[in-house]
Amino acid sequence: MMTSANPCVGLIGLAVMGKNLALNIADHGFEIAVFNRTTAVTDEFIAENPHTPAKLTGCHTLKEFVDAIAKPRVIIVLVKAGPAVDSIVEQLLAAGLDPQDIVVDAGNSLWTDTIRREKDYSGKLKFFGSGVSGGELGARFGPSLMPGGDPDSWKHLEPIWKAIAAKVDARTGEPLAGASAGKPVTGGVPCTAYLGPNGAGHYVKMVHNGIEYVDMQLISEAYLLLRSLLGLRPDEISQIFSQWNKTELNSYLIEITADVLQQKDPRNKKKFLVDVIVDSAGQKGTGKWTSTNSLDMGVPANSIAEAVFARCMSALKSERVAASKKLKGPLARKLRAGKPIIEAIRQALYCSKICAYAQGFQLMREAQNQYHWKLDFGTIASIWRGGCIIRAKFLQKITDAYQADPKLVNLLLDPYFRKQVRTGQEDWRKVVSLAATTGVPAPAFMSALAYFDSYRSAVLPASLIQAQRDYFGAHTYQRVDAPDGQFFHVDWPAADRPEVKA
Ligand code: NBP
Repeated sequence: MMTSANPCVGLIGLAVMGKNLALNIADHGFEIAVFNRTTAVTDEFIAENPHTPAKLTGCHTLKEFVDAIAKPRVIIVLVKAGPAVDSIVEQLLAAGLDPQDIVVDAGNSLWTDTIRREKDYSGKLKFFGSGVSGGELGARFGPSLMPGGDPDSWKHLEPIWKAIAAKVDARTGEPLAGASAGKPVTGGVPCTAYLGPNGAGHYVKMVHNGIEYVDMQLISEAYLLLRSLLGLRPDEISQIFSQWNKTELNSYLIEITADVLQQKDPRNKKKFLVDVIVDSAGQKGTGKWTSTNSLDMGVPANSIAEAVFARCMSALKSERVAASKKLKGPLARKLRAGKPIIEAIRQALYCSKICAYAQGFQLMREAQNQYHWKLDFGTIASIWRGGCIIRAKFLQKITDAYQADPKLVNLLLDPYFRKQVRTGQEDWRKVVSLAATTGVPAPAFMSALAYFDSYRSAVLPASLIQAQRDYFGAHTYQRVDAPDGQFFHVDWPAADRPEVKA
């Protein structure tokens, strides 16, 4: 029998994210019913958390779970992305969900799946998608939440999402101590906002992850350059990252990198942990989705793709070890670890990072045309200021840029970012040259610089590509001195053949 005291919200999936999000929700006074496929996990969770500010109700069956929640039900699903989501929704329908009930898929689902699911379940329930970023601590004490779906459903979800999201200072935009201090935050501006219909939230979360891949790759390349070129130890590099964290580079990823690099191997205190971890990075797919989507839409997001390929290359460990014995590069050359070269690497990192974000926002700009969304880029940057993995001081600058000009064509054209790249450009080029001449791999630094140079080039060698295509495949070309849309062809190979209008 349902009473007014029934929980207003339910959550399915009590792994890392679900457990922590459920506790976060309860901390903010929302009674919550929880369910996990393996019931022992539910029992353990309830037993471990007997005194939450609002009651947790553990359910063993989905029927019990559905009956326990007040209508219209808001049910958050945090299970492994993919078929498990469809399976859960089908089971929820069988357990008696109403058409007014809202199912929020808060996992890392592919945005096209969210679009499909919203259509498939229309009339049976309201399917809503929301990206969640911040990992375990974020879920527990304040994640960045990227909701997308039916606006009426958002009205029901909004109070919960705004309560549990990370918060930033209204004046400075800086994260309020929460996730990092291990306690819930009240007050401040919540890092969540309605982003648009159907798959908009999951799309924005995917791009967030794509940017996260480059951010991590760029930081790792800076580390390798400091290590290989300057011969610095991990703890010395940790200090440099701590210093950098006080500059424009201030971010969660720089902060944790400084921590990681001073960690000793728990088995042998004479070694650094980073030196005993196998240099082969894993991936779960969101970087690949972002890159595939950039290719599908024809948007150059080369640094994001480069970061994914860098992980693929890292995974070829045994091949690389064998190749290292046969493929020789320049002789190792150590430079003096003075301030100028360290500052040059910092500038290269910052300029490359700006290009990576420019690419991510270009992707979202194109996607909104394709999917008929109206994404507010200033708002997107603002909800990434706290709670998520890419949270960083400079996101405020991105918000400022889009607030000043909502139609900004590319982040690189904003006056602030233009100035930053102008200031750092010489150092950026110096570092990329050094990487090339000394043979230190820095693919993301290089690709970001190539993006910048290509984007700022009024003329590219694509004219030659068009001529080649016309030569072997009669693919035609346009002329610089003819109206756009007129196509021409030469009957190659004779150099003096006349041109014909195609
Ligand atoms: P996982 O992605 O590892 O999934 C484990 C959960 O899914 C368990 O509760 C498991 O139940 C349940 N599950 C599976 Br697997 N198949 C199921 C099925 N067919 N029916 C019902 N339940 C099923 O958990 P997670 O790491 O907490 O992540 C949850 C979601 O959040 C994922 O989409 C993930 O990509 C996303 N995400 C994760 C993070 C992170 O840092 N981990 C960050 C941001 C987003 P069981 O206990 O019975 O096996």
